[in-house]
Amino acid sequence: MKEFFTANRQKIYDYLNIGDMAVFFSGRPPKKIGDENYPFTPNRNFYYLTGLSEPGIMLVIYKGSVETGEILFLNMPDEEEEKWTGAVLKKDEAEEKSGISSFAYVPTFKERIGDIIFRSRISKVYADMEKRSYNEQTASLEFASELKGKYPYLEIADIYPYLADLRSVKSEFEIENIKKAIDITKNGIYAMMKNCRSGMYEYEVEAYFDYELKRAGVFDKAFTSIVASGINGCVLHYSQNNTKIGDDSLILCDVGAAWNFYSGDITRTFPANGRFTPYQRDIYNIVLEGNLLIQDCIKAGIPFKPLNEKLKSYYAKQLKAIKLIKLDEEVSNYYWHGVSHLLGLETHDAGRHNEGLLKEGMVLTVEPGLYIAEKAVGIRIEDDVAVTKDGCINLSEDIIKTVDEIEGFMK
Ligand SMILES: [Mn+2]
Repeated sequence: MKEFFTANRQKIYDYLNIGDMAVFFSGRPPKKIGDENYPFTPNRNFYYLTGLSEPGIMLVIYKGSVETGEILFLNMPDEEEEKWTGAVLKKDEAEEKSGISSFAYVPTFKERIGDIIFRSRISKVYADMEKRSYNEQTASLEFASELKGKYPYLEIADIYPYLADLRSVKSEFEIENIKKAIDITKNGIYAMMKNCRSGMYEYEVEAYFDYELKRAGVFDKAFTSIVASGINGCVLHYSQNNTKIGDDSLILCDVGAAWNFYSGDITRTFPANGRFTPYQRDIYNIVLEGNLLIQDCIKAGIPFKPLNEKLKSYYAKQLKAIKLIKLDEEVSNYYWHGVSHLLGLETHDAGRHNEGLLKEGMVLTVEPGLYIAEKAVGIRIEDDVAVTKDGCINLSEDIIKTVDEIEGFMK
């Protein structure tokens, strides 16, 4: 495992020129209320370079004219503090997980940075400056502003786009983690299928998913579960999960476990009472065909964007045939999202796939849906696939999805 993280740091070394330094922060949990924080989850670029998920620590990589190196800044052990909050990450364990063997403590961070800048004649500092909105502030952004204040001559640069490109192509190790996440997700979905009955509340069904995850040692879901019955299935990011499930309702479950912070992202839609109505079955089969059609198109070297156009023109034909629409553009009344996104350390993973061609090793979702609100029918069928040279491997292939398989399983 640590070989993977060591190799990732090597790519940063290779990217740096002499006189460059790069600084990464694991981050801190946001405050919830009073003295309570939200659960901590590490900055994904920091994790990608270290394999560590400890809050408040930093990694510095530098390439000086005389000296090149990396330093991991760990939290200072404090016996009194540790009685309350548990042990902080120690050098041995950090080295074992990350392969890093040079350490310092967080309180010396600024002093050491100053030393390195001076002794190694650093003129450019990279930081991960991912920023999605004007007021968003991160440890990295704060550090960059402070550094610019102290060293006005330094060039500050954003390393996020480079990391996003690296992360968009997965190693075998990463694909194994995603497969593990999918496998646990599968068990959770089967538990929901097995135990759901009409008359239950959506959250009662969701509880079976959560139970399977905890049982498998998963504490971090990839994202907030969507367990949406009937018309709720037509709300793309419905997550209240608090409606009583009607008798002829479909239940759309968009769920994912995470394993070593790698996400699974699977959607299955099934009938609450175990039998699709004829209408539900017809719509379901259109979506299922769409799922297979898009998987058939995916391979290295093709552009990402036309995949969704392909699905829409397929839908146009199908929806005209069942007389749901008259004009092609009316498809958008029943389908209005994208068919795919990158998957990895984030569920909507970093990467600029929209701009370029698919590459071998990218992991994508394939998630066509149809949402017919007037009939309270919302259906999405989502698989996760790995792009290969001449096709793709469906990583969630063994999660059942045909009408017969689902009805047979739920009987
Ligand atoms: Mn998805």
